[in-house]
Amino acid sequence: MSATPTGSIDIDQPGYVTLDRLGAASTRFFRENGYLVLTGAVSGEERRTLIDEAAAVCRGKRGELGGAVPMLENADAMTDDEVLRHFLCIHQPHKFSSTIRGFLSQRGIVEVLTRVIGPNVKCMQSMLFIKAAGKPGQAWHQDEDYIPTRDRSLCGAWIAIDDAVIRNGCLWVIPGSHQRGILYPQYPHDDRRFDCALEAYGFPYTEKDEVPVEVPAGSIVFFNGYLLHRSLPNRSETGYRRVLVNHYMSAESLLPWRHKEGVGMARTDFRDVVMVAGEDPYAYKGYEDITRPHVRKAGDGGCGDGRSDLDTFLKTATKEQIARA
Ligand SMILES: O=C(O)CCC(=O)C(=O)O
Repeated sequence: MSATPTGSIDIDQPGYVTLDRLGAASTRFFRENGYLVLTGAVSGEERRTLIDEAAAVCRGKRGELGGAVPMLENADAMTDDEVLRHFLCIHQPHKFSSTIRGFLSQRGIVEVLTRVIGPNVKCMQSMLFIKAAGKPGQAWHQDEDYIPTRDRSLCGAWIAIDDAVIRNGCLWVIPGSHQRGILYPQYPHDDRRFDCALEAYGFPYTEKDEVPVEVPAGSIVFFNGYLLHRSLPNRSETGYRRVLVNHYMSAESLLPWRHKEGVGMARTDFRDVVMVAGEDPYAYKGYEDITRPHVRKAGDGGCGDGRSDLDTFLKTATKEQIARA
């Protein structure tokens, strides 16, 4: 057990390991269950750096934020708390924050990824979740639905800046759900517990199969891109459940993430990537600067297009699809 500001968390359970005890058993746990928790991986000082950087990013001090939520015009007159509560999640902060870019190759992350992915690893995405008290979670999904690798190597590294427990909206996973390598269908849910991202349905598991991944601040949760996972709302009275989550894959795989004019799907390769370990066999192609930092829609004021997607789904789906959803 670990006593933390938000209660006690069982860090002596299977799948939880410290850097000095990482070994074949950890890799085996990850392969079988689709996730692994590295505890004590990020120091208090590193977390404070991330907390300050999150505030600077939200204040617009690192540059323009595009996306669904307008930037704050009077952030200088607001407290950190007022500024942070404005955002649920910022995508690609590493594109304008050298501090966050530094965390892409954090020691514990590289140690685990080179065991579970292989020696050559690249990163294509970062996301900074602020998730203040009262903010929604994200419905069931599989990350490969969004970021398609060609060798199923996608892996998230979810750095807990604060304790993450059931009450403030930790991750929930369905252990082993990655193994069959199936991508389940998704639909635009209308469930206000979750943000506007689509929800997976039609999988052969129930809520009895899910487990909460409660972790003390400074832990990193690694999870496979086919693993079904979700998070529930932050039901605390105050505070945040801040997380920096980065996504990685083997450098050997092409990444058909964005369509490119004139390039067939088989050759499509998203090159806005950062190498974090080993060698890039496609370095001869060079690197590109494609994505910009942007804010994800939280759904506080409704999901706009997401709701019309729901209407379209209801109009076009078969009765069986609707029943399964
Ligand atoms: O942290 C969360 O609330 C959701 C994160 C997640 O599902 C992901 O990174 O894929």
